[in-house]
Amino acid sequence: MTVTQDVPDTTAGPTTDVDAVVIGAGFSGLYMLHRLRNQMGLTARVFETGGGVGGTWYWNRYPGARSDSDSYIYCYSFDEQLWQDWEWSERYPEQHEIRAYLEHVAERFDLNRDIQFNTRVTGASFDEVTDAWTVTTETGETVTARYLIAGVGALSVSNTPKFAGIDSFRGETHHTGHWPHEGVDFSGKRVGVIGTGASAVQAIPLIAKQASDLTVFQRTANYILPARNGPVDPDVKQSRKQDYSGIWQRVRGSSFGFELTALEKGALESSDEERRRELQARWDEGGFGIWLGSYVDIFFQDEANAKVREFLHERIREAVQDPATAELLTPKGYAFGVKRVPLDSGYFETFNLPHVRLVDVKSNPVAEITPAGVKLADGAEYECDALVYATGFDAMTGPLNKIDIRGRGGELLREKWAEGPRTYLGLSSAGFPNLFIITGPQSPSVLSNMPVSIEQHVEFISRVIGDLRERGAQTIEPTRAAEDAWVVHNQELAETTLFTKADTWYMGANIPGKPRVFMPNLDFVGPYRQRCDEVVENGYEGFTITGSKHEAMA
Ligand code: N01
Repeated sequence: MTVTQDVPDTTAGPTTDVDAVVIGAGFSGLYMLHRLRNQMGLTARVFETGGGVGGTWYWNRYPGARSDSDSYIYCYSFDEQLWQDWEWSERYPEQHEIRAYLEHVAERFDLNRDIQFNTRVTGASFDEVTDAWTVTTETGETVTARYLIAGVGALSVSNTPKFAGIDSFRGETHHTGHWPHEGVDFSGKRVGVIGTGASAVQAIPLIAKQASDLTVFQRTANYILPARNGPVDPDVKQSRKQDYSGIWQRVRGSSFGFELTALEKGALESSDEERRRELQARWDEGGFGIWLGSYVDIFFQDEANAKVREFLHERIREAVQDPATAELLTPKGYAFGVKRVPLDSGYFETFNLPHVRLVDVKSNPVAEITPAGVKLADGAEYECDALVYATGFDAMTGPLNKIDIRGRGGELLREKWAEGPRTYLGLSSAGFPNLFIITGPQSPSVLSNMPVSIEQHVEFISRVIGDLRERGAQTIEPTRAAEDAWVVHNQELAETTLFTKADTWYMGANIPGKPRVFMPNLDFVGPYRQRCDEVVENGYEGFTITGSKHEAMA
């Protein structure tokens, strides 16, 4: 760490409107506010675009929207009583239940009074004279703060492809990431769904129940695992309630933020029979077991990966009656697990229904949206009364790049990131003092159970801010050298895996013109947490702190 004292210490002075501005009132923003205000005694203002708390869960209200993480760990752990008191109704929490939970958290910790809803942050700029951020909202309101904390989520800027004629469609149009709050009734309607990612996989079986006719436009078939949702056995619930410390200790030290442990043997070291037994057990159990809790070599060796793919291909052929449709639903050309694996409840079986058809838009892409529906490159036209874009998000960098964030010398973050994100620890970026990013690119983030990574970042940021104030210091930011090394480290880690070989949103490949860079960090949740702690314990290795009154502490 470098400490400089060229800036007057005004930490205690009335230089800013609030100590911290937090952007977003999802899992990240709520906990951040609780820490800053209720536990550290700081002043904070949260700006939230939505009309209520929830972040991604405020907007993603499409049919079937629920977390793919088990309820008992898709929540906060920071307050044991909160965790003990809250009862989830099913194995995976549904959107409305997650929203109810977050509303409960906001009330329980009296958070709403410092959250300004229906307010989009459009800009933030760092003033090098006062060492303060000025945050600007859509309405032109400005607020100054010492610390700026982005809890903007990794998947909050929706992506709608720029199809020719898109505005000409006569029927109703919806995006899964911006679903109407009053819901949508598809009864008796001819519906087209474009996209077959995790959102579509959850929505399609339910839309099919209402629609009179459903056409699914698929560009890339997905490897999909069964969710096996339902009520949790009361005995299991009870034993979990008695194991609060054990569960969270395991989860925090794990690879992906779940209670999943990889097998010691690789897929290639196991006999066919052994492998089938292990995979079948995880298939029957449901959830991410085959993906994040089976053979580690599947992420590194295509041959090992192929063994799991074989098993999954068989499951598709079993579930889908029409061989041509089964073939189309069978993923090809990329490894299992390098694209986010959706969990399903009856997805494949939906294609056995007489009013549901699957259309391949890889070989025959969407050419235009017409007033009547979707026209493909070969001229075939599918008439629809409603179109659903399940076409995903400008992930990870999108939400930050949407805001004009200017650091030292007026440098614009999105310009700095033009060739891909540049961070230190996925938490901070050189030249942007006192900016903290919760679950940003180059941290485990979307490759983990999000609340676990969110809590780790919020606690890390709180610790840093607490230390800064203790030292009477003004700013903290990473050195360019530490950042460069982190960027290289992330790329090198990713290059050892099969993740970089596929066109996925992890790689920015879903957005035309976006740089092809693998965005999440692959150190894994436990080791990454340890690395962050070591950085602090080693005197903020890789950071520069200015204005410290206590240089000796460095
Ligand atoms: O978005 P996606 P999503 N023409 O990007 C297709 C999280 N999530 O909203 O694969 C035709 O996965 C695109 O095709 P391709 C989760 O992390 C979490 O479903 O790019 N098709 C793809 O099929 C998830 O990964 C939960 O070839 C086009 C689809 O649209 C992330 O959100 C639940 C196209 C987009 O799929 C995003 O999921 C749901 C075009 N021009 C989601 N452009 C939880 O469990 C795109 N597509 C918490």
